[in-house]
Amino acid sequence: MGPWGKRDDILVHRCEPFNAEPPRHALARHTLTGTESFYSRNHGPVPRVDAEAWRLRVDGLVDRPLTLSLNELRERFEERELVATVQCAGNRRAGLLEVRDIPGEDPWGPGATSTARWTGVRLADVLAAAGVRSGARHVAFAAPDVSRLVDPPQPFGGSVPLAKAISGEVLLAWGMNGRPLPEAHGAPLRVIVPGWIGARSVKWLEHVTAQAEPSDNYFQAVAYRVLPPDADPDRTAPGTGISLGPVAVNCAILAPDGGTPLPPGPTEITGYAYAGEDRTVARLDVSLDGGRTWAQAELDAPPSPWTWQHWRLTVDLPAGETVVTARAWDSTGATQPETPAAVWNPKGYANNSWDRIRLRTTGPGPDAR
Ligand SMILES: Nc1nc2c(c(=O)[nH]1)N[C@H]1C(S)=C(S)[C@@H](COP(=O)(O)O)O[C@H]1N2
Ligand SMILES: [Mo]
Repeated sequence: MGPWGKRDDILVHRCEPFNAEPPRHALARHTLTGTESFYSRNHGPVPRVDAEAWRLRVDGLVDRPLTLSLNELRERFEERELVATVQCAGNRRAGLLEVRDIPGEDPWGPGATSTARWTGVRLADVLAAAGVRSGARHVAFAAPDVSRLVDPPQPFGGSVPLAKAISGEVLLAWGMNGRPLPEAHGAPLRVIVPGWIGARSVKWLEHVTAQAEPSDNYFQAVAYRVLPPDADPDRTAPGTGISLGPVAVNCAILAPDGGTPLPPGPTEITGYAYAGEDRTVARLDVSLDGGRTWAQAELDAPPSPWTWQHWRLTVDLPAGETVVTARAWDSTGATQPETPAAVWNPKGYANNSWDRIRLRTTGPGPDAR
């Protein structure tokens, strides 16, 4: 087994903090990602949380501040289940790195996207019990893990607007795929903000605050923001750039993965497509000629409104080398930009450009005599 209970062939970007993603083939054809395959993204060491002593504090602009043990959370609020995809804003950064270097950030492939069944309670129910006061516009989440990748070191946190926080879909989760939440995924309790960048799904949650402004935590106010290409990310003031929230439509080719030559002829191409927030993927196009002509893949219905959708198309793979290109369209008609250069930004977030994979066939190529 790999570190933190992960599969042996998990691709480890860093051991400390632990950052790892499954290989493409591990995600292919699976609507739910097994916990051993689910990517893990951390900014600091996984904190040791004593679940017995742990309490969730809910305060700020509320009428009745709450302090809740895990048992109290379970007893006071109705248990909910939700299948939701979590996608890191750094997903597919490797494509941006081919355009220009991004110092200090890991070269994530398309595996920083995974889908699990989450169990917990609605944040909306907990906030209703606390009685959010008028004047609150955002709900902030704070965690105890401290990132030493930032100078000076910063604890992890973030916030979402009140409207998202009180939508039914945001969960405070203690369960993942029918088991207690593993340590590396935020035990005893984490937020799941479906349809938003993974960074808002704060792990090891200890503190929920209703407030007038977004969180001033480093990972909300400084990181996870799209800066103009020429900005210096180490010298930007808090609040600069575009704060990332809902995820833009994206896709990846998962199999074949280009690793080994294939026989020419009928070949099934398969992958995921994902449109954040309440959008769905409406169409997935595949091209064998770099985007001059496209064929439409068969697209699965999402298992919940908050998940990726898998797709497949059998193509006639010519002998030699072929670049397969995929692009998705969402239910609002938005599609993906053609190149990573078009979306390059200094921290390397939100690469949703067309996915491409180079396939080679076994045997003689078309030029062979
Ligand atoms: N406390 C805390 N929460 C966190 C993080 C973190 O480093 N610390 N990383 C965030 C980021 S950037 C992502 S993409 C998701 C990853 O969740 P996972 O490790 O369960 O896949 O957790 C988010 N929540
Ligand atoms: Mo992330």
